[in-house]
Amino acid sequence: MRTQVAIIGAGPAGLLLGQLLHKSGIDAVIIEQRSPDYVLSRIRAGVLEQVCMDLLDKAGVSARAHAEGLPHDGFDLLFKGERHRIDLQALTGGSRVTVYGQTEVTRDLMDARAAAGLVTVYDAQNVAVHDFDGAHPRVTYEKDGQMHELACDFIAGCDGFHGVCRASVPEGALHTYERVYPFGWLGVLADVKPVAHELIYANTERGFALCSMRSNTRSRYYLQVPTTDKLENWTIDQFWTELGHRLDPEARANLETGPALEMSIAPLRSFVAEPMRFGSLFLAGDAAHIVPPTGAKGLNLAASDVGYLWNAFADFYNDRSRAGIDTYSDRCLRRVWRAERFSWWFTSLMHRFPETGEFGQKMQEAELDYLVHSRSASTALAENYVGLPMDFGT
Ligand code: RFL
Ligand code: PHB
Repeated sequence: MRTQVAIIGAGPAGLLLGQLLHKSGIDAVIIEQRSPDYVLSRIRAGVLEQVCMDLLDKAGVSARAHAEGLPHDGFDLLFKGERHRIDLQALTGGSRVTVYGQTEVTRDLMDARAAAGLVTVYDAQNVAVHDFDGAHPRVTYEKDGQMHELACDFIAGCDGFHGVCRASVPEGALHTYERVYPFGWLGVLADVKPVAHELIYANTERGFALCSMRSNTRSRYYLQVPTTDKLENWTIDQFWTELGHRLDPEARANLETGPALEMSIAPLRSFVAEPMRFGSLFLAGDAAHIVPPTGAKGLNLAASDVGYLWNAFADFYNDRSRAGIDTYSDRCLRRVWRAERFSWWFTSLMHRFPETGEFGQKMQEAELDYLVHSRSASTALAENYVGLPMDFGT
């Protein structure tokens, strides 16, 4: 088999790239190690930046996100028992975010790909990338006990943090930066009415909590838990009780409880691999970088990487220009590092750190007090939260 771009991974990054390339008349095959149902069962992101919505528009897959997604013009910061609204629209001159689940984005992309008759190989085993430092890159994989080979011009490594692409880069060619946080997020998805119309990010002495949603009848809640906590140590009733402790009286009164549709623990990590290109191999999304979810940036960064990569490939095939290819890594990394900084800062501000004790808590409360009462500080938070543009000035 031969294609122009071999895409490894059918998560949001791989599927979005496939759809954008299709719109530009560029041929791509996606190789995914899991089944479609497994990919759809991963409950992850919920907040889309305008930059991400614009790319979904360009890929022609945004109809349901516009119809069913919830536009949010602000969110609340809760600390010292009180909520303070960050008015995203007023502070940014009209920007907002859209609350729409990653599962739904993935489903829309899968449906569009199937409708266009494009090839995705699911359940591929032993996926390997070869010769990306030379003129004839190729991908091999096993499917139903048979080995297959896919020859291509370029390989897009969209295979997430544990994928094979970054791991295939020769040692020494990659510099990685990492911070692992001493806590994780225990998440619950439940068919209960959200406690409020907008998201609530809570800093409390018992630890961080986040009230998010997927619709007006489906809530997504998170609690900061120590990394040593095991899922089996938590019952859903304990979850609701602890969430109630971390909310203000009004939100607590509005808290509806019910069975969990999904419950999981995610560790928190900041990670960047540089550079993001090696010859004909391009890393995009979680394959190259991880942010802690506090800033809601992971999926959005994956989308902006894909936007740069799509432009690079379109320039190459349409105009025989290598400019986008040569600048891909630098352009991505500039936006990546800004989002890394924001996510690290917001995580540090909102979570309880075991080593900083009461003094650390006081410092966070003082910073939050400043943040919600200073227009310039609130503006800095708001413009990062809604997402930086893809082309920022020098
Ligand atoms: P994915 O989604 O991990 O997809 C990678 C795909 O590659 C496949 N794969 C392979 N395929 C072939 N061969 C191999 N050897 C392979 N190895 C792996 C995998 O099966 C998978 O299908 O990466 P991608 O596409 O880069 O997308 C990144 C996002 O999924 C991620 O950044 C976000 O979910 C992060 N995130 C959030 N991002 C946001 O923008 N806003 C949010 O509100 C938000 N909330 C979150 C989050 C992540 C969370 N967790 C669980 C870490 C909340 C949570 C709790
Ligand atoms: C979510 O709805 O899953 C979500 C929302 C905001 C975040 C992280 C996750 O910052």
